[in-house]
Amino acid sequence: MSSLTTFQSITQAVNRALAQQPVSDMHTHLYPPSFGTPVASSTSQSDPAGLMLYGVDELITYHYLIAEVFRVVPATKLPYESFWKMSRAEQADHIWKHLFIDRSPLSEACRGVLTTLQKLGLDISDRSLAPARKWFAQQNPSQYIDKVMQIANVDSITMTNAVFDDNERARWLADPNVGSDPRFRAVLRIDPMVLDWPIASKKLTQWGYPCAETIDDATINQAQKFLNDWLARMKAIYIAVSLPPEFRYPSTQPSDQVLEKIILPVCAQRGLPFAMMIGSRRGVNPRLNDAADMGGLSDVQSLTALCRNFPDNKFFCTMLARENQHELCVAARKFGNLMVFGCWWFLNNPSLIKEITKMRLELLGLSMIPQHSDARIMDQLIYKWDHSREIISQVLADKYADLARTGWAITEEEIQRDVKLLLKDNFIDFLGR
Ligand code: FIX
Ligand code: ZN
Repeated sequence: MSSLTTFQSITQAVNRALAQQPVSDMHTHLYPPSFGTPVASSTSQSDPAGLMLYGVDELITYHYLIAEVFRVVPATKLPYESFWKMSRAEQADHIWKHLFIDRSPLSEACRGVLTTLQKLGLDISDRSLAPARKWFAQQNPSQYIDKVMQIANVDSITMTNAVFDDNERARWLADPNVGSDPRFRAVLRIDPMVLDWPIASKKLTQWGYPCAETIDDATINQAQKFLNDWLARMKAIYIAVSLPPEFRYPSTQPSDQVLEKIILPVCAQRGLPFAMMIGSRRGVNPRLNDAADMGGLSDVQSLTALCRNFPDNKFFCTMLARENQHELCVAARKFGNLMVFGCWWFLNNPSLIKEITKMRLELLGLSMIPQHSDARIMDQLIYKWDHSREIISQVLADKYADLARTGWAITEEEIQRDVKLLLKDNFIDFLGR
């Protein structure tokens, strides 16, 4: 196959490769219909606490946009309590009016709604939500997932399965097949075990795994059994936690022992990665509920201590602070058991994805996972991946053009191979390593 030499031919080949390569999305908050859909449809009844979210009202009331609307209609004008008392559709109308109609929807989260509706073929040129609402009400949730995955070109969705969430745990216990949709894979999410062992140990005890606050041998056995039982029930592909900027290892806190004696040995025995998403400071403005969190600077050396002390463990890591990204890349150069992933949450903006992806390519070559979607609402897969693909394409085209200038011959097949590593194989291979 002939090599690509001009910037234009390289750009076209990269764009084609990005568009054609299906993504295995390694971190979302999406669920199949078996976890319930809050909106009734032709095939399912309404389940108000259902976990599969989709549709225009959910898209517009994404927690990113709730935070944004309180900037332009402050709580002095519309108290938080009044907003939370509104129905989903009323909240969506409020956000639509203030963030899309009264001013141009320039923020990334606003733009995402518009990209999604456009790619679904919904015409909102008259700026009315009624036709989109009508269209979504007619969708069959399972077929709709196929449609979204096809438009977003995503071949596998990784869930976040919070075992300490009563609603979610009850669904797994009630139906052994709740997680068997082949389009989705489970992840055991266990934040309280690392963040608040006294509370977590009480919960485990209530659930039939007697654990003490002091981490003795019996407690280690029971807590490991708890993890093993849930990993098996969920067929989980990794264990995950989200941690605050203050997370330290070692720390003399119970989290040291929980990691060393409970979580990491189970991961190592089962060959599962441990995913650490570090830097989320929860509840900064608690009245914003799901939108209350922000980020902060984390400690990369705590991560390197874990990678060094546990060479038989595999670690996925993403950090929320822009200021951590360079040190995190350098840490990954030192540890083959560390896989850096994604531009998380407040970093999931074109300017920052560009900067971070470029830096990762320069420091780590192709040995990283540039992005995950973190989608909470099914439809968001469309915009999150559309916007990210565009940026990854631009960054890669520049890098291949730099290579071409050295006289290195680049073929379209090689570009396709590399893009497959970034969007799929690095994730899959790390799981199987
Ligand atoms: O902890 C997490 O997995 C975070 O991604 C979420 O909890 C957060 O609310 C979010 O949606 C970020 O994109
Ligand atoms: Zn997340």
